[in-house]
Amino acid sequence: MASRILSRVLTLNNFPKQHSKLQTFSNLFSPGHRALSTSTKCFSLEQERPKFPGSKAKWTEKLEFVHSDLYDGIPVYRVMDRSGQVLQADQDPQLPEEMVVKMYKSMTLLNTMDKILYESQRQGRISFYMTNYGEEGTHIGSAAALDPADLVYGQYREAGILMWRGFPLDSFMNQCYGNELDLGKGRQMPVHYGTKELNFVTISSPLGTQLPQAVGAAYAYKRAQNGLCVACYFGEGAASEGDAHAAFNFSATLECPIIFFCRNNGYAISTPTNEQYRGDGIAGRGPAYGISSIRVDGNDVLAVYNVMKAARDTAVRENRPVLVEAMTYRIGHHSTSDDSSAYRSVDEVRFWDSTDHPISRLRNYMALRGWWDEAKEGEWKKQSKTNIMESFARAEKKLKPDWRLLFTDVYEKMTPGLKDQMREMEEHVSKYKDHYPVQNYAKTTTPLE
Ligand SMILES: Cc1ncc(C[n+]2csc(CCOP(=O)(O)OP(=O)(O)O)c2C)c(N)n1
Ligand SMILES: [Mg+2]
Repeated sequence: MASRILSRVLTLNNFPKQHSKLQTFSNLFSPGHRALSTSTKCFSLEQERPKFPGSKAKWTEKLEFVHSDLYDGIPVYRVMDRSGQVLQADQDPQLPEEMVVKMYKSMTLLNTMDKILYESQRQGRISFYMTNYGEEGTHIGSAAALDPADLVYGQYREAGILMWRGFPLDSFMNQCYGNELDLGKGRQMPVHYGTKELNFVTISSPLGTQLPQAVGAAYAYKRAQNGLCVACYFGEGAASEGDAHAAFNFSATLECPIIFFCRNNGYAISTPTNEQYRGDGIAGRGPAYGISSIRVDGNDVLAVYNVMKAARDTAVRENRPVLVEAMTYRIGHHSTSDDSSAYRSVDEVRFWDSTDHPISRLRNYMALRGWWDEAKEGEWKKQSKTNIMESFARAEKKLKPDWRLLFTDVYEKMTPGLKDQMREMEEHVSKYKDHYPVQNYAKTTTPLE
């Protein structure tokens, strides 16, 4: 009894207090030698762990630095090999045929849309584009494991998530054309999609801004107890921003239901990963923040699915952040403003395109089960290309949004200053209308406020 009380006191109080309490309790309860020796034992055990409030560590008398090459690195989880064979049967998520075919169709539709929009930029029909080549597995595997109501914050190379959630081809095209049907009213550069209906927050160009914002949203979800989580996507390059640190630390300390999904595609524009960091990638940082972390083969869509499913479970059930680092490769140029042949070899790109592509791996998996063949492939290719070309033509024909919409939505109601600016611009445009292609712009009939 006395020793039980003693050890409780020892765990509840800090050292100097324990010391004095120890003596008091031994005087009160000690039946002699036995009690005293137990209390002495507790006392020395307690001495073994430091009491600093900032760590959970033990004492050591060995002068030793912790080196970054202490271990081999976090392993890369996979389900399939390159030929689509499942390596360990119990890791196959056994998704129904219909779902796997939908995954494949989303990945290939994205790939075909990328080809057409990339070419259209080259022809001067849209101003800018970013392809998703080689990263389709990270998008579709992760999106398929989320609840459609989970909130997604993207960086800019995650169009596949929208594809999976059913964002219509027309909406992609309208955004890239910045026409009058664009949900963003033509205010953003191409690929800066956003849709409230599909719970996808509008992309913003400055790197890393989405990370702390996503944590804030996850904290709000926790308070609302809505059983949902937030998925925040970013590139390994963006993880070098200070915002990433702030986000990781806030999410861990505030215990938020968020999945940080890093696409490690080997480059931040022209900077390869070996110049970006010295540690074990991005997943290696997680444990230091107190975040459960995992690394996955991003070109294995089933592995990404399994990891995201498990991450979502942890985030939602335990209100905890999870960090997923999906290893993949950016096969395309960074954007239409980049020529990657200036900083990487054609052979390197060819390897990923021909040997380790997420689309061919999933096709092999489906073919092994008799779910896909050449005839189906040919038919789907033709049909998807036609759908994209038709949608593309529709978007191109549309007018640009009313230019006066530049002034709206900055504030809930237009300020007097903004109203003045809009009026001045109206006067200017009407005075010099011969110099502006005003006929290409829609005219809003509803009053602007
Ligand atoms: C704050 C900020 N700094 C720099 C840039 C310019 N920039 C745009 S994309 C990019 C590289 C990002 O690389 P990564 O996060 O790995 O994404 P990836 O393009 O590889 O998908 C840079 C430096 C920016 N948009 N914002
Ligand atoms: Mg990158």
